[in-house]
Amino acid sequence: MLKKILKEIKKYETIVIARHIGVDPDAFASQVALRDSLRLSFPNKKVMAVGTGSNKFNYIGKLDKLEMDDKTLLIVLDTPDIRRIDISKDLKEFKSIIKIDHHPFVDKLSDLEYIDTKASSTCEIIMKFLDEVGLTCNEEIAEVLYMGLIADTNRFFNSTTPDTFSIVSKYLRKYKFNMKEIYQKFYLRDLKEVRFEGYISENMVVTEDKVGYIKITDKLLKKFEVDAAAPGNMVNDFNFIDGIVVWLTITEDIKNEIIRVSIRSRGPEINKIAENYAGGGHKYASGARLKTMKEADKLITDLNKAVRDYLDKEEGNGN
Ligand SMILES: [Mn+2]
Repeated sequence: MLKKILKEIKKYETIVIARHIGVDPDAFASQVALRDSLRLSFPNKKVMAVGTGSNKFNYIGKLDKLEMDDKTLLIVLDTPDIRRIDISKDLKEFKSIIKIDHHPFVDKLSDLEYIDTKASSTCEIIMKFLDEVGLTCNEEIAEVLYMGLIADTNRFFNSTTPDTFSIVSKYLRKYKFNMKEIYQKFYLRDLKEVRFEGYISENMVVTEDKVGYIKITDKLLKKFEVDAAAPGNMVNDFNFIDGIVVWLTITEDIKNEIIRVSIRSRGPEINKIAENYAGGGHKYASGARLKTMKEADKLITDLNKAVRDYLDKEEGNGN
């Protein structure tokens, strides 16, 4: 399939690379790295990485303005569902579409879909892709891919497999990028955000069913001078808390007129529940978008039930 994908790429002079809304480092890094590799491999092609950016991830790279002609190829990365593709054009306007993803399958986009749910990240797949089909890579591209991978795996913790280490090891040997610098970019934190995280720790509500949640209003975001993406970016910092099995941040996003939700679980699978709330994602890490806080209460009720059922079953199994 990867060879087929390369063959399709070779056919087009104009290539647009997109990914999901609510940009994160894996989605962003994979599109920037693939773009830069294609530009170096095929200097005559026009290759763009598009979507809504975020200042937070400036260290990864820059996005491009979408310009297309009547023979443009679209490559969608890290996005299983059509409605979450961050693109301002109708998909029908593209001559051909390729999908590369590591999320469980949701919508069929094209006949050229490479989905590997065992891959730790889309960046890991792109590493494998460049390596296997012989596309150009260099130290900068390797560094960007590494950044996306360590972000999605939470520094080689989530979904990391022997294959992850193999490909990373190969890249490290070949491109010799500076890991220490990369980690510094990742670990350096804004004092405002640290204070805000303190607020979340102190005010998180925990239900009888071991669901931890926090509702964050626009007013509160303004008070701490953080943006609406901040709580979702912090959700992983609440892993491994005894007494909490599922946890979520519920954040008012006035600018986009939605309520953003990030959910994590170390018990029941939650992506199916998130799908009922205009969201989805991985089994244990999902997002949702709500219209009202009332909907948030319904979601919490659903998650309470999911944890209850999960723990009952565990007990039944004698675990
Ligand atoms: Mn990803």
